[in-house]
Amino acid sequence: MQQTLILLKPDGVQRRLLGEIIGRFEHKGLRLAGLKLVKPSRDLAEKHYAVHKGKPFYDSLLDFLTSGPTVAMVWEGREAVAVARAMMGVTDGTKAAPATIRGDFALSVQNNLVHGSDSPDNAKLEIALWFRPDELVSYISVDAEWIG
Ligand code: IDP
Ligand code: MG
Repeated sequence: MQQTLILLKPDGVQRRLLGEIIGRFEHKGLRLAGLKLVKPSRDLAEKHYAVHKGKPFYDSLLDFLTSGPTVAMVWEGREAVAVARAMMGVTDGTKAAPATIRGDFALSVQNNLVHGSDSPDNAKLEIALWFRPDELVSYISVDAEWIG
């Protein structure tokens, strides 16, 4: 079963969109395997966004991610990485399609509410960054046969 790391970034928590956004992943049929509220350290934020080091928005992005509580989640299911990315919409909130999370709730490029892993390999690396193995819960959901 494929897993993906989803972060509700500090703007999502501050704007009280946690329930709305978790509800979307839940209703889609993805299964929650891990969940915690974290105020990310600089070190964690640097590792998480290492691929963007050197870009003009990097320092501001780190300030943003470390500015307040972030909800870190692991969601799993068939094609979970691509499914979650499609549900998030493109990076720039002004360009994200309606009915996506960013399309419905974001105007900013930086403050775009959610992070989602962009490949199954990166999902594994990112999950290991944010969660210890014993913080993830493996179980069978009772509606699994209906959801596929
Ligand atoms: P993604 O979150 O859609 O995968 P990435 O290109 O991986 O987008 O960028 C990571 C995060 O960095 C974005 O979600 C956004 O918060 C921020 N970001 C990306 N590009 C810009 C930019 O041009 N200006 C400001 N912030 C940006
Ligand atoms: Mg990305």
